[in-house]
Amino acid sequence: MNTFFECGRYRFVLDAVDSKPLVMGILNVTPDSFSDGGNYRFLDDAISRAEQMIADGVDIIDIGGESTRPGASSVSVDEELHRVMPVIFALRDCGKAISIDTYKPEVMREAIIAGVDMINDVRGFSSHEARQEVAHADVGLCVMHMQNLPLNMQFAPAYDNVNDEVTGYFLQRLAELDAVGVARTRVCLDPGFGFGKTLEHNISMMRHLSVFQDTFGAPILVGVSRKSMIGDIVGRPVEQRLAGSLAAALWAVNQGAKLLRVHDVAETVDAIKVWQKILN
Ligand code: PT1
Repeated sequence: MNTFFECGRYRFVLDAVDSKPLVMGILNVTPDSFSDGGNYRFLDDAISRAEQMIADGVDIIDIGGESTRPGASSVSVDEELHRVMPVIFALRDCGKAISIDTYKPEVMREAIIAGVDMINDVRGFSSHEARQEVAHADVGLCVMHMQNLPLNMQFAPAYDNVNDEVTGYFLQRLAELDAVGVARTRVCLDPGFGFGKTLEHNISMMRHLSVFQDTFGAPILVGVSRKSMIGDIVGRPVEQRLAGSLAAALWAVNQGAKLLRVHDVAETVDAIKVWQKILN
């Protein structure tokens, strides 16, 4: 297990008795974002939302300018830069680690120049161009697994064995990152809940989390907040999935997951505090 997750200007301790799972707060700057209804499109709103997350105990703020929810289509490099760069500049020195949720090498480059601490790539740095952008930059990386692309990924997800396939994918990405000189301490891994997976696939990955966490020498990040896998279980629309999301989040940290990507920072931080008090 890593002792640290090296995330730009931050070095998070992961396996001390008193280390707590890290909370990554979602800051969408997309007009079509799946559950915030595009409310944070504008700079002032984005900054207010970030300030609230900081007050609520967030560790990493994940800024995203292109929705990757099922059915979402892509935006141009220019449009994505137009959405995210003002937010990155405004939050760069907010005292919390800043992550950019992008798979576009051009956006990675500008975000790194602007001083972000982490790149969260739903395509897992599978392109040579993306790896070249991050190879020698002082940023943490999130390598996520996705089958197909957001536009078509939920059409007919299929695997021989989803956990074996995700494992093979992680090993391949880690080898490629290793080959360009990325230290394992800079990387976290994300099975990609809802990204080309049926409910059954998602549940299978949930049950496999402790193995994922013990296999790669890199921390596991879990993003299930408000997703349809929660809605499928509880039968509720996206704005009523908080309790279900917290249940899944606590399962994940109890299986050893080190990072949680969430909308509801205050509630998640409270849930972790209670879980940790009982644990220790
Ligand atoms: C995630 C994630 C992400 N999720 C990482 N980045 C989204 N590292 C964006 C649904 O089923 O889990 N990990 N960036 C949002 N994507 C989705 C996918 C949103 C599925 C909703 C669903 O409802």
